[in-house]
Amino acid sequence: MVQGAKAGTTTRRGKASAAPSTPKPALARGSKSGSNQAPGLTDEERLQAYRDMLLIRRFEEKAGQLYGMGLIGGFCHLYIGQEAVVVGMQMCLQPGDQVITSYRDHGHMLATGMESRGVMAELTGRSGGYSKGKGGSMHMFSREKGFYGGHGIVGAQVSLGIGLAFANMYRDDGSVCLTYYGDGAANQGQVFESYNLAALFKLPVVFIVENNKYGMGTSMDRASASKDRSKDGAPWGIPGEQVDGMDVEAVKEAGLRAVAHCREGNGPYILEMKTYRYRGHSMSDPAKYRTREEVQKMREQHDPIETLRKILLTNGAEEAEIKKVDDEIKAIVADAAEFAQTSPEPDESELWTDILLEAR
Ligand SMILES: Cc1ncc(C[n+]2csc(CCOP(=O)(O)OP(=O)(O)O)c2C)c(N)n1
Ligand SMILES: [Mg+2]
Repeated sequence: MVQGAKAGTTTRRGKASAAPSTPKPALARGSKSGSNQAPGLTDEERLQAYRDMLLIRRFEEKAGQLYGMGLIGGFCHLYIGQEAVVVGMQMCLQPGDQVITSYRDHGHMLATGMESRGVMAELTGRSGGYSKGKGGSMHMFSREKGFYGGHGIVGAQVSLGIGLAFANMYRDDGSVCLTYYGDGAANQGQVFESYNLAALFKLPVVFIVENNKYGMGTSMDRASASKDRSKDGAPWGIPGEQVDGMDVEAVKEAGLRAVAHCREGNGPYILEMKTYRYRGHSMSDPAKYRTREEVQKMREQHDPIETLRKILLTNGAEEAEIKKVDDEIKAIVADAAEFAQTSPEPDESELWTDILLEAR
């Protein structure tokens, strides 16, 4: 399981952050240290990153199979191809940081350390799932792991993400919120409203555009006048950078810069992750918007897991060591799939629970 949060790396120093020209937030913000983690990956971290990406890959392949067998209902959006993004970013986080994303969320949940069993059983609608089988693919949460969903309305999670960042500022606890969304979502109005508020209040939020080149059925080239998403925050003075999202090491390096910027009280940061999804948008996708050759080329030449495996071997890792990881992951996913098929369906009485949460 991913252990992105590194214990003992947090130091705090109070730092007032509101610029004179901006309305003063309710509380001036303190901040955790920028980061004292090293950029790049050690051999040990590489193996961990390989393991974490492989878990997501194998989990998603299994989810695809269960869907094909009719065991998963509704929508199911696989993350295959994009694994380096969440795994690299998670390595930059500390306890208390938050993650929020769209419906393409299984990888994000696993990266935060949520259990494979609970995620898979939610996909199959079983009581052992994170939402007791009543939420499905797009509705899972774990406050313990800092995961805040899973949102089906394109772009809506971006406004919620700045809400989480506002809470961080208000609580003055130095935490950062990673807010993920797609290249298609990046055209939504509320994303730009969120940029404005985040910059105005200097909110500790990293906006992460997962640019996999396509929305539901159209390429970004055809749908967006903005061609460089890292510059979308320029009118509000939000810095940004483009990152090779197929390279976990590059993701971590950029992620550390972005997270440090936020922790130091400098406000939001945009990372445009250049990534690619191998499967269709959801499980029913005629994929008329791209060629098979394009997908094949990405798989063969830019696969984040295969690339890292080669680096591991070049750096002296033994084939047997890697095989051991492969076997471990296989077992974890087989166990999750077994659990997801044997866990009972929710009892009828559950129809009337978890409907309303009384605010205190
Ligand atoms: C407000 C809204 N409009 C349209 C849809 C239908 N829809 C679901 S996903 C999607 C495409 C989003 O593409 P992108 O943001 O690039 O994310 P990706 O699926 O590539 O990860 C659309 C149009 C929706 N769910 N919500
Ligand atoms: Mg997209």
